[in-house]
Amino acid sequence: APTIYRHDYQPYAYRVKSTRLCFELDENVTTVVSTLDIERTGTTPVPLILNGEHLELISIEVNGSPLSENDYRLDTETLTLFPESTSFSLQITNRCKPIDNSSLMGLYVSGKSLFTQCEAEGFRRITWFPDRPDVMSRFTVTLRADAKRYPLLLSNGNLISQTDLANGRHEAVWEDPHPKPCYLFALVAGDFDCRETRIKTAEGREALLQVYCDKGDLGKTAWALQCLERSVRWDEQRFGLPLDLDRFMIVAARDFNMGAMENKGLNVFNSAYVLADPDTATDASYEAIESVIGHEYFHNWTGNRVTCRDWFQLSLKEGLTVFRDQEFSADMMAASLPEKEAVSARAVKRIDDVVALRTAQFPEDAGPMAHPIRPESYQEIGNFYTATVYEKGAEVIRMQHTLLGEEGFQAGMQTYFRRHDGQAVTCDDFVDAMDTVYRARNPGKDMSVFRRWYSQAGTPRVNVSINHDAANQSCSITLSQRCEPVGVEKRRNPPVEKPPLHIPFALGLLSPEGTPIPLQNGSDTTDTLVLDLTEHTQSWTFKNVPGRPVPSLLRHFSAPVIVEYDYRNDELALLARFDTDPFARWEAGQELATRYLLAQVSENITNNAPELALLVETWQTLASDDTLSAAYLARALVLPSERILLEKCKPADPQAIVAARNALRAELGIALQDIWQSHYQNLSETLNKSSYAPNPLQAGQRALRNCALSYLVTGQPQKYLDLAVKQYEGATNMTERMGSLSTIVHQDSVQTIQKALASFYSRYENNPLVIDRWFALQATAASTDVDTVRSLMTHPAFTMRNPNRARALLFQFCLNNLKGVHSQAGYAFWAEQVLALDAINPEIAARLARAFDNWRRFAPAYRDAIETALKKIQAHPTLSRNVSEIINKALE
Ligand code: DPP
Ligand code: ZN
Repeated sequence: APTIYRHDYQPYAYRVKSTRLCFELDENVTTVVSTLDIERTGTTPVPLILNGEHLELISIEVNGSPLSENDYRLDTETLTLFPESTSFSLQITNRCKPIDNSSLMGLYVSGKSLFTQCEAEGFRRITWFPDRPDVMSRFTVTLRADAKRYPLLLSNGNLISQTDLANGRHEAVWEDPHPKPCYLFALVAGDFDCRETRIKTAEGREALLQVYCDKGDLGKTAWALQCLERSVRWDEQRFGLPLDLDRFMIVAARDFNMGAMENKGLNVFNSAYVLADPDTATDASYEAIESVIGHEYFHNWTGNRVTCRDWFQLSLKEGLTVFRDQEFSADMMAASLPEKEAVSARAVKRIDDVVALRTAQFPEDAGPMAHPIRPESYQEIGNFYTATVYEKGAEVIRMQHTLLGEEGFQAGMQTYFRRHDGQAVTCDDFVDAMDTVYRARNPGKDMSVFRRWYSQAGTPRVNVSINHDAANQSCSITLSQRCEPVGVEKRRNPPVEKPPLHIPFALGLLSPEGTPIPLQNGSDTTDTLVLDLTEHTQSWTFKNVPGRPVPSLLRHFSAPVIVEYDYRNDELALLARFDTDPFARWEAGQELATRYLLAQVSENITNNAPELALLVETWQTLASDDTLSAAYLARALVLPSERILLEKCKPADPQAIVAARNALRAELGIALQDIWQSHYQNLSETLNKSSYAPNPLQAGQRALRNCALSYLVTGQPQKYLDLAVKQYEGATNMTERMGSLSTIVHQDSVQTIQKALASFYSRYENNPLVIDRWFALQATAASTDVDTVRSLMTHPAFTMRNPNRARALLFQFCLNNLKGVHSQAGYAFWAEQVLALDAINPEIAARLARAFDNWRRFAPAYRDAIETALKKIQAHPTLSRNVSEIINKALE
């Protein structure tokens, strides 16, 4: 497949002033008539190149006259015309086959309904069109379909008319007043239930908010609609951005490749991010729904009103919108809590986001797919909807927020919209807007060094050294940054030069007794100072530091970097007890546990491993600290995940990691038995007093209670398994039920496991989202191996064609069951499933294909076996462009 380079960007030679689409919808064969009002931008004639794939051409007319085959060129992926005049009307009639479309890109069937997915390049599977985000057009859409099978016909914008037609068909006409690129086009046809509310926006506009779902699911849409209304209010209040539509619709689809899609005025969602009630959704799902609904809604401005010039700029909308949804969730959490809890609520959200970054993005940034948040090249853009573009992209926006402050950042956003509303722009345009504000407020400084975050891949490391001068009571801190070559850079000769980045580094100092040392900041003092590291090495000196301080580094994770500092173990324990920054406090405990665990993995014997006693003591102190919220404790007391540990283990030895982590969990389960028990009791009593609500206070309590249960059962299964069974049987909501069930399936009493799984299945047989949980739980269970998964694949409820189901079983096993998958049989199974999925849905297959990206880091026995599996995939004669890009890069 050809490689596409960012530097090759050329503006399109034509404008598409208006687009009229008329659909004769039918799941077998749909006919599309597309009428485009086209105008050339330059003075000399140039070919008009349109994208189209898997389409059947019926006819082409220019200004009402049919073209003959000599007048155009039709290739597998393009249609080329040779117009002489500067403006003309082009009408194309074509057909497509929704029922045969298993890729879920373009127009496809899910259940009995029809849906579209056009981002990034799905519109070309509907009709020939300049399928690129910088071609923006005004859309009018006519939908015709059988009135019984498809009583609801939805598209973007406003409903202009509805008419009954002959032969039991009917028609709806929609007009979107906002010009948009075709990736934001959507249509939905089917029979749905709808929950709606009318609101008045801050500007005084009346708007209709609607959530559509399959018949029978209406009772599970209340939360989604509330989240949508809260999103509208939050964007008005915090960003001053109003809803610009009369009508905003969300439709839940069972078959969906991604989480959701921000089509203008007609968001299509994976049903997993819409449907919730206490009996079927966990607290984590409620939270995820809030964040995805926020995310897609916020795209209405950051993505839709201002969109991307080309797909290399994807982080322009995704990084920014993830930052916005993270802030939305943090604000919602803090707002709903009493003050003591609210303080740590933002830290809890931050911890969760950083864990996600370290789980998915750090490995990506160190592996064969490493790319800057604004990639330089790609073969298949579908492969670049990555943790780097999204999550690291959000960190890069967050750093700009840190550099400018809330008020400065909002001023930058206003500048951005004033300059670019209605345009398709670049990441540089965004930073220019921020830089304008930054320069005005920081004379002599600018963001030129900061911009390198957009072009540099790899996770930078910041090394810290401290020099304390007892005589002068002063302390100097030296920060040095470096960024190793990653991905393709490793093979460059001469080696790539990586210039320093602008890293906002938040720092505090604690006395040897654990009290905060005030730091001079201008004429004030502060507990936390943000240092501007812009060179390879810089030093800062602090006065009035009597004893050698314990530094609290990278507070609130102020930059997406790895910190290197040679803490003593007792210093980490001190920070875990006393640090006033809740993020850094959590980090210190995690670091202590990481050191202990890595030292257990034979080849990682280090000389800085803490004694088990110190770890137990630290966990004891944390667990009994009643100033900490339950939600925070649930994060602080959980050990670093297997995947995060694997990332730090050299060479990576998955089986040893799993064993070490389980052993420590059992130790802590026994050593802290009394504390776990008392948490369990107290939380049970507290929770029993009120009925279920998906709020952060209760969610934190349930999380800690499940955490305590899991430690108790892991430590002494014989003694505590009954408690888990009791919680399972008496559960009044899915969070309790799943918490106990996952504890049950991770121990080894086969009978108890089988009984619980069977009861769960029969209870939820008819709820696909819950059956996904049932598969996922078994996929990750300690006793599950390849044979177990193969037998689950023969279960009547299993299908590869539904992405949620494939993710629940195959992805969960390959990505999150290190014990089960890391064997020759596991890798062979993985290769087989990548190929099987690729024949159905390349986008999904390519995600699974990335499971062992970092295979070169593994101990030799694992490494050779993974290489064999990769080569087996590579040798397959018909690989999609998606999978072949991933596998070729992994093997390069
Ligand atoms: N729908 C995906 C998202 O919102 C792609 N834009 O991130
Ligand atoms: Zn997005």
